This record gives sequence, structure tokens and C-alpha cells, in this order.
Amino acid sequence: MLKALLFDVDGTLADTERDGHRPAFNAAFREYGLDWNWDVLRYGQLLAVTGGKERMRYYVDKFRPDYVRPADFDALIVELHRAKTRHYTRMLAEGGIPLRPGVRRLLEEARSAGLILGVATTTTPENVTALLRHSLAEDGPDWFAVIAAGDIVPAKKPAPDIYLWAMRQLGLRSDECLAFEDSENGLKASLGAGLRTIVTVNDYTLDHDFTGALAVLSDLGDTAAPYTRLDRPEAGAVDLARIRGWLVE
Ligand code: XBP
Ligand code: MG
Repeated sequence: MLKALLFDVDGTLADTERDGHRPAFNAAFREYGLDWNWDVLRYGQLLAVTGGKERMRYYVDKFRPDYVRPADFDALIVELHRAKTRHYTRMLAEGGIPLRPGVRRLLEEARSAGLILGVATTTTPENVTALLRHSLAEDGPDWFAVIAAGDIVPAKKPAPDIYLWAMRQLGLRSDECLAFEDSENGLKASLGAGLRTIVTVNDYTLDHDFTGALAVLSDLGDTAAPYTRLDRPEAGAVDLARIRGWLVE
């Protein structure tokens, strides 16, 4: 029986990567006088690595052989990441980033139906809270029984740990939950945790391998703007009835 819906955040609840995290990283780099600048294309390559601190290290390793690391490089990464979180949460508070199509509708339906909602993400807890508060509702964070985020598990997605942690907190088994993801790394994590998973793609993840997903969709869709299903011809709006149908196919 379906008891809980577990959501990835970045790219799934909202398109936060290109116009949220990316400019926030760049603002932090400028603040620290670094000549690092991540354009849209480069950021797409950097998304191969989840986690902001891990992503900055990967950038230096892979793309900046010219950069001479200071002795306190580890501390610098932590500071940069803190600055980036500050810029990101400020940007959310100032303008917000809208939720993706159908997200609010499905969250509201699930809540009224008594399903448990949860978050399982690689991003920092403050970022999740800020997004839910500014883009969903003032009490948005309280809609979720568990917010599993950031460094709470050392091994980030594609490792399944963050999903396993969230399910342990909820006291639920994987067959009682359903995951929502937007990327190959995210899908690996959810499948690795034994979760059936609905994928909604975005510009950065369109060409990812989504083998094993329950359904691969353009987005969750709304009646006025239906989703298209990428793994077979189908359109509509994802609601609980449709999800339950997919689960027994
Ligand atoms: C997204 C990520 C994160 C964000 C940046 O993960 O990989 O690293 O890009 O956030 P998910 P932080 O899709 O699982 O939410 O800088 O806070 O890590
Ligand atoms: Mg994601």
C-alpha cells in the first residue's frame, strides 16, 4: 500500500539549478575574489557531481589545473559553500523560483488524502526550507514529515543512503513509498533504495539514462498543460489515481 511520497528537490520540485544554485555559486566566487565563473554549459557538466562542496572540488580538479590551492583549501571550500547558501536563500526570498508544473497540485492532493510527504535531497537543509517557505507556503516545510538533506549522510546521491535514511525516520519500507526524481544520479539513488520512481526531466537531464523508472515524464502536468510521457505515448496530469494505476500495471 502506498503510504508516502518522497521528493527530490533540485530539478524536481523546482528548476533551481540553472537560475538558482549556479548564480549563487558565482556570487560566492566573486565575493571571495576568485575568477571562477560557471556558465550554463559548464554547470551542466559539473552537475555530474552532487553536493555543492563536492562540485567545487571537482571543478578545481578537472577544469582548473592552473589554480594553486591555499594550505587551508578545505576551510575555503566550506566558507565558499556557506556564502553560496547565503546568496541562494536570499535569492529565493527576493524573487522565489516557481514550483514545477503540477507539483503544488499533487502535494495538496496527497496531503488531503493523508499520504506522508518527505524530501530526500543532496542540497543543504536551509535551501530546502527556503524553497518550501517562499515557493510553496509559509508553513511549507511543515507539510513534510521528514526533510532528509545535505551532509546528514556522508555518501550523497547516486548512493541510496539519503533515501534509506528518510525511510528509517518514517519507519516505512520501500514498497510503501514512491520517489520523484529528475536526474540519473537521483534515480540511481532511489532505485538503489528499492523505490519505485517517477522521473520528471528538465533541460539538464533530458538525455540521461532513466532505465528502471516507473514513468518518465516532461513534468507532472496540469489539466490546462498536460505532461507528455517520454517512455510511451501518453499525456495528462499526474494525480494519485494515475499513480496507483501505474503501480499495479
Ligand atoms: C542537487 C545537488 C545539489 C545542488 C546544490 O541535488 O546536487 O548539490 O546542486 O546544493 P538534488 P548544495 O537534486 O538531490 O536535490 O550547494 O547545497 O549542495
Ligand atoms: Mg535533482
